[in-house]
Amino acid sequence: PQAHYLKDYQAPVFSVEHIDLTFDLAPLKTQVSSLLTLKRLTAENDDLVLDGIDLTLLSVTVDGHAYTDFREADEQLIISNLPSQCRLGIVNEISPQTNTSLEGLYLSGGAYCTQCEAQGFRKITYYLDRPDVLASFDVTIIADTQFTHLLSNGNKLDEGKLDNGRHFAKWQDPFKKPSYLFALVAGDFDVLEDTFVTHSGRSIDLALFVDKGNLPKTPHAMTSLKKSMQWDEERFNLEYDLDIYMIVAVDFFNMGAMENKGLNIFNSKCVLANQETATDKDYHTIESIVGHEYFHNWTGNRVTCRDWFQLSLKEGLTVFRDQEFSSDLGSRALNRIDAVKVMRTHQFSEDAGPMAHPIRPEQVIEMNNFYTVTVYDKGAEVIRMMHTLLGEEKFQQGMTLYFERHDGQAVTCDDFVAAMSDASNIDLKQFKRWYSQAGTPRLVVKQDYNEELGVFTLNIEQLAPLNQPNNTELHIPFAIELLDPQGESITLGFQGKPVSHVLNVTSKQQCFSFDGLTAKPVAVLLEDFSAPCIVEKYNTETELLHIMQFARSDFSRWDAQQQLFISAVKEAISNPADNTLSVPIITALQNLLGKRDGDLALTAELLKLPSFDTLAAEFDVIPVDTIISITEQFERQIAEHLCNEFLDCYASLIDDGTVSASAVATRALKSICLHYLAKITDPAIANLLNNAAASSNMTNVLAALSAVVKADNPLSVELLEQFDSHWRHDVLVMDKWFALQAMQCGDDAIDKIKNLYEHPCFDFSNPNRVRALVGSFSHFNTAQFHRKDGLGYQLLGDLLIKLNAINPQNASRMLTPFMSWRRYDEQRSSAMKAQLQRLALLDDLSDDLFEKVDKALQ
Ligand code: BAL
Ligand code: ZN
Repeated sequence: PQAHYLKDYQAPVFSVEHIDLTFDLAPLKTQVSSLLTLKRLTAENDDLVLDGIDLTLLSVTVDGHAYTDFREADEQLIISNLPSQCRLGIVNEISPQTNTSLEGLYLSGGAYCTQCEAQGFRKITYYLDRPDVLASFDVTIIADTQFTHLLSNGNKLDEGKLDNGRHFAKWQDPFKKPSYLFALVAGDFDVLEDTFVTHSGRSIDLALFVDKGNLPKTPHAMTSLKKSMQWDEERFNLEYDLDIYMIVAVDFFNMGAMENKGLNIFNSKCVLANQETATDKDYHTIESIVGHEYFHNWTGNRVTCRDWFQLSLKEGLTVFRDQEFSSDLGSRALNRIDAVKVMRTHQFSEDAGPMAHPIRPEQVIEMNNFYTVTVYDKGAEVIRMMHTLLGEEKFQQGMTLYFERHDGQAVTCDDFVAAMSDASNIDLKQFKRWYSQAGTPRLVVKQDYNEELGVFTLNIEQLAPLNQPNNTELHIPFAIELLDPQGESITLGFQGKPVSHVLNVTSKQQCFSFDGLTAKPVAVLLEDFSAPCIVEKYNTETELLHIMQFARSDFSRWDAQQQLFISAVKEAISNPADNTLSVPIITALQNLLGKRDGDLALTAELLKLPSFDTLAAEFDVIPVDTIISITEQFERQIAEHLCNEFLDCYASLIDDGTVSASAVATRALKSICLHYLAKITDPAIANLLNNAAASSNMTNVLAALSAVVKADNPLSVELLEQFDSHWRHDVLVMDKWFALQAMQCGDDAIDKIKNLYEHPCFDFSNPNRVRALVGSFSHFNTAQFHRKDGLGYQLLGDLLIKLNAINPQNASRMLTPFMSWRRYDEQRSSAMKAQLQRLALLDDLSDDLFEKVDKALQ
């Protein structure tokens, strides 16, 4: 496998002005005819090198005449001596039915669909499959009439009957686009239709296509789409451009969804929901992904990427936009907490591991491996930092300038930053290093209070990440709050001048002083996680409790709570004789449970212990067994001490069964009560759990089941059986059951999971099923996945070997837990390494796995 480098970028030799595509659909032999209007961009007589994978070439013509001056090379078609302008015709065959990679054109549960990002179009026909070649597309689809809906991008121009039980549809997309945004769908669907009137008064047709019978599960996605369209007009002044917007839900999909122009294709789990089948979290995810794909219409489609190294140009920005959408519509604090959890666990660990890469990678073997938390989520944090530095108004001026300059173009991250800098007059030269430096910067913060002068000083030292020692200093917006002993926020100033609460950290070492103080303040550092950094600081338990109670930022209150528990776990590890939570911590939790006003969803978060991954991030060598046993002890201690409070709280909360924010928050708090209560054997509690499991609301059902499974409560066997017999007809709901089954305890856990491979709903070729069962196992069943006998690792290794042949992209995502093998004790790390070595020896190892296995073993 060959690496590709950002530094080697070269502009294309030809432009494709227009493409006429005709698909004659059949499962094993689909004929694809393309007619490209080409224009040479270079003076020399360079060959035209087209990309193509797994294609059977039938013919090549130039300006209507047979052409023979070409050769087929490895995944390429090289055509020589073309005139400077011509019409190049190519006819080839593909086999959608045998395409299990879910890239290119494939069959998903009886419907044809496509996935072309990043490089799937080359599995459809020979083409300049790169994002900087923008063409207008005319598409004709021919299929059996049983495929009632024939869809592609843009507007439908024509449709009609043909002979032999076939029919056709013609589509035209007036917006030039790169091949990765092409889409085709042919299937028999139910359709939910609606309209949206834009702020300029245009009426847009909206259509949501789902498998027959699923219409009752579509209203939430449609409402989410309309909210997204409205929000993008209000906050970003961006209006939809085509006259129709379509979303199709399919069951076999590698990602969450895809933003193809005017024809989004979604993983059905990111569309379908009703109160009986989907949790509140699912509702939230659907809203945010529908928003994300819609927002791509401007940030991704109208302005796209010059090359795939620039992926964060569209993804970081669009994640930022979807986060803001969710925050404007729902709880900003909860959304921030969720985003930061992803950063501190998955992203920091990627940044510290063998696949560490900057948000704009410089070297890639398989592009699919770079749809990462770094490019997406850290990318969004980088946009967020610019937003913090510029403020909303100037940020929006930057967006406006970006679209003025680049609408209809394929551009780079530099172009985006230039627009932001030019519109705001803020120098972002040093800031741009965030795009080229991998790793998580560390900030060591020391505090000093001069009682005599009433001056408080923060001394901030910026350290390069341990695995990136050559990194240079970044421009870090470091937000703070100072609290006085009564919990009031102190107005920041020094020597008579106000000081912004966002400190510009730009050097290796800097001091920031604040005067006019009458007592030592408590400093809230990196408020709202204003930069994706690790802050090394020391706070006493009293200070953390003070922050938890008084910080103006709800996020920072939660952050202090996490710190409290992290410190308690570390303390218990270093002093095993005393592994109990302190009285003040238990009292703080008790107060939270007693105070049932404010944001109950935040209260629920404040009652949760940090996840295993959060705790693991605190250690160079992860003490698996101690983290598990100490958190278990802490949870039991909380459950036992506060049992009555949990019972009271649970009883007092009225869930009106709606999807309103307050009902969602109520269920979140009730769920956490059940989580703790399930640890206590008591007939009244068993009754509560049984009742919740019998609820008609999936959030409540899952809260009960998850609580009993995690507590290894005897009720779990019966409740899981009931769930299976109730929901076997609905595979998406069964994914929740597979995920619960993945949490099995006991020595026979591995065998039980293997037995589930035989379950009628399980299917290795469906990424949702595989992730639900084995993904949940390897990510969340820490005790069993990290068993010392290595059987957990072997289970994942066996699966990866199987997936390597079926769906390399999914295999590569599932490999992630092995990437941090060096962070475990000797026995575990060598067992994980052995699995990686097993994979490395595969004859048919895919590029996707090769790249990660190779990096992991280096
Ligand atoms: N572009 C791939 C799916 C997404 O990020 O929206
Ligand atoms: Zn995206």
